Amino acid sequence: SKQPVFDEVCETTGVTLTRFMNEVAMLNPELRELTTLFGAIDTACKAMTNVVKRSQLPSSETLGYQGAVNIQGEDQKKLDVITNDILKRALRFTGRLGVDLIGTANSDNQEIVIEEGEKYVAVFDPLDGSSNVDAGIPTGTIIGIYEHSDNCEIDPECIGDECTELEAQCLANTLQPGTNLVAAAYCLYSSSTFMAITLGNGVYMFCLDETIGEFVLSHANVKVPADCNIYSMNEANFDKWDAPLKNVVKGWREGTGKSGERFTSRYIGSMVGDVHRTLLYGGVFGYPGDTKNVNGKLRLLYEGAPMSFIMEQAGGISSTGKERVMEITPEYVHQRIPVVMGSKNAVQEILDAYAAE
Ligand code: AHM
Repeated sequence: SKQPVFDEVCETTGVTLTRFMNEVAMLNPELRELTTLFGAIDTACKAMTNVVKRSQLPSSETLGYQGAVNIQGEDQKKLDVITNDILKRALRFTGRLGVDLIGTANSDNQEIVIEEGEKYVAVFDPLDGSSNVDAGIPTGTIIGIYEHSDNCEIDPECIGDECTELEAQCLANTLQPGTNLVAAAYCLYSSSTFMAITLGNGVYMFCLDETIGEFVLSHANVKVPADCNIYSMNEANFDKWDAPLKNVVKGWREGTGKSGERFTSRYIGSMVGDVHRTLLYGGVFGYPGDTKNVNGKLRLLYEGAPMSFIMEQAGGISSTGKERVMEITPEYVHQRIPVVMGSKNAVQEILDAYAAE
């Protein structure tokens, strides 16, 4: 699809996300509905910032377990449910979504909401890394927005069970490769709350100024450094990784890799935090496949693809080691995918090692 046009306002740090989106809508009238969606995301991320921040207070209603058990039999944390609801309600009220498909990595509940006036479909992980919240470690929200396929004929009158077949049909239409994404965003809840977005024309980062309650542009057109000396993977799995990956990482540790640099390691265990740092400082973030989990841990549809879109829009690479993550069509909602993403030259070193295998 064609790239949106931006102007000086969009490159000026200090403008609010609201103003940024108004400007984008003015310059690109065909994206008006998309910018409205971002108004909803803006509000939802502020609400989620609050909920996450307050979640550990002894008086907090979000502390502990809800008692509900998800489809995979795990206890579902209240925070997952709450953030899921916040995002879902915020997006629904825009009336812009044909289908909103909720994939919570922890809870794996899957809902489909059918509404009139459809144009876009949103996939999201409302609170990625939620197992970290109890320890005050950063978490994030990941969102991908696709255009709704015309083949998905939705009967706005149908409710619940009556829709089953249509739902199945719409679901199939929702499973699109990342190359079809029209927008992606993440929100990082950490020492600052950040929102990074792409509309297919670079990556723009906003930082939440809580005193005025607005996301303010802090980094325009972010580019991930091409070279780096940081890698970010769960090293406890090292022995189970593929040989090409092991060899490259070994070279980085010893300073005998392509760049000759001795790398250091940084791993939060929260994808949004690890990718955010990678974008700003350079590095390679990965959750590779291993002998036990051949496809790693991350979900293609609502983690791998949107984050890969952002990484590529910042000039980085995102791959399974063998193919571009963006080009893979998910076969089912919770499908996992091995991922290595980040600084171009370092990720390329991994791709070369796999190619030479
Ligand atoms: P979650 O859905 O349980 O939150 O898992 C997703 C998270 C990612 O944010 C992170 O990259 C990864 O799991 C860390 O996994 P591990 O603890 O195996 O290193």
